[in-house]
Amino acid sequence: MKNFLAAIGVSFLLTNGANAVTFEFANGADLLTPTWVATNSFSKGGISGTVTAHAAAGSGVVSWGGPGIGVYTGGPDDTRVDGMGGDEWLTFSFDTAVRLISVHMRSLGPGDDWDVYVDGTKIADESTQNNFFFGNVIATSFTIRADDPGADVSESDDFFIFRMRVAPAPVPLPATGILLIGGLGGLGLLRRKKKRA
Ligand SMILES: [Ca+2]
Ligand SMILES: [Ca+2]
Ligand SMILES: [Ca+2]
Repeated sequence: MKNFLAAIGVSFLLTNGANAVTFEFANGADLLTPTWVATNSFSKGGISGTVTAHAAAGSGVVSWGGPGIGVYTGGPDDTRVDGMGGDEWLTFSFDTAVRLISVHMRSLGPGDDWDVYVDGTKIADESTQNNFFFGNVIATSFTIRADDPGADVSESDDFFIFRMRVAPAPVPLPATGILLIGGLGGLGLLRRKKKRA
């Protein structure tokens, strides 16, 4: 019975206690490759994955500095994620499904906003919410995109991403319940076998 109670405790931990992990990107803090590369990676608190730079105008690298990470396509390009000369975006992909909590942008000015995609589907257009909260959706990737230079170039999107918060995806309750029931049945079988022996 003690084991059974312990099992219940563990299942509650798995379903409710999955701790959020905060990734910090100022100066590339939580990036594993210490240079500007097209795809960088991260691993912390049991959550790992990659962040990849994209640019409509061609290829880019994940740039980083004091404020956070951006996209750099070379030459005079701003090192932030920006919409000048074509959209730029950063895609975060996780090795296993996670609960998306929030992402925080920096170096904001007039007209700065972002399009947000979760697993390839756009969930927000021209959002200025910062932190941007994902609503605890379970997913394996998200994208933050800059666009729309508009008539006034000084008001084009340009920002760094400097923090994200995610958590391990919760274990579905039905599956946990089946495991518990299976465990109980197993205990019963063991007892019966012992009695026969
Ligand atoms: Ca840029
Ligand atoms: Ca847009
Ligand atoms: Ca925009």
